[in-house]
Amino acid sequence: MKFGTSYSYWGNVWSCNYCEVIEKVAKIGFDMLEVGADHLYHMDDDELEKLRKLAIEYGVELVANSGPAKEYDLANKDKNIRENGISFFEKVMEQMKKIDSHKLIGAIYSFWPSDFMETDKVIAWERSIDSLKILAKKAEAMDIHISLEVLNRYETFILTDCKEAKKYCEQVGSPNIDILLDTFHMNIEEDNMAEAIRECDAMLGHFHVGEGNRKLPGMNNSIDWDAVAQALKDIAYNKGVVMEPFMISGGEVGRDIKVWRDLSEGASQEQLTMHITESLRFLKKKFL
Ligand SMILES: [Mn+2]
Repeated sequence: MKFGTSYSYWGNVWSCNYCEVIEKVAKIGFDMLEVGADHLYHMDDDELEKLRKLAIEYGVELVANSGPAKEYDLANKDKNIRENGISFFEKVMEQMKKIDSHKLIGAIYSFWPSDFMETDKVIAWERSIDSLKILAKKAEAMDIHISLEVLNRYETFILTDCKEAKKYCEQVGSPNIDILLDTFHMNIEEDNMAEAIRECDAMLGHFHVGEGNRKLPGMNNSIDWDAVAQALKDIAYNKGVVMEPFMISGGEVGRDIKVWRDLSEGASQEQLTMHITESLRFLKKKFL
């Protein structure tokens, strides 16, 4: 297993000084960092090359995370928007190649967060799957794996549990498309988290971890981490386990993630680093 975190943990804006964060996460002991696909999209070749070198220097694998904007919605009824989305992700994958990243994750199949203006699921699935088939061909040619994130009813209507994610992936039918499960979303939607992991089996391509209120794993044990650990062992899971903690209110992150109070209890940057270090120790003890 590779342990990672999302880049945004120490702040409340969707931007990042990756040079600083890569060094920080490597020193804590992480071997994976999720970066913003949208950031990669806008970086020039010099910036990408700098990022690639830093990742090698610190031994950190980079994963591109996307919560696509509505203008890139691959399930949209407007063909131009779907084509815009395909172009966006094609460029993202080309940028990923430049930093030697082989993993694209998130709600690639539509946009995030959904505004639920159009919720005809049968038609949205058809359009989304057709778009994903096109992206999958590109991903296969570029040796990139796409893990589709199963969200919850408040954030999408496309993929909200493991069963429908499996069905969706089977319909796309590409070896480079699989599933991302996240304990925060699973806690809302799945009957049984451990069973969902076992049901995903080899189709589980990436795993997000966080408590039920998106605190760091181990902070309140609202998730049955022993059962989750056992399920991951049962399927011999050996890919990414990435924390996605959101504890700071305010800013774009607080608004988009709906963090309406300070879950960090006023933690300083040093205290935040201490908490995530403890959480990594906790996860490794449970999962390895
Ligand atoms: Mn997630």
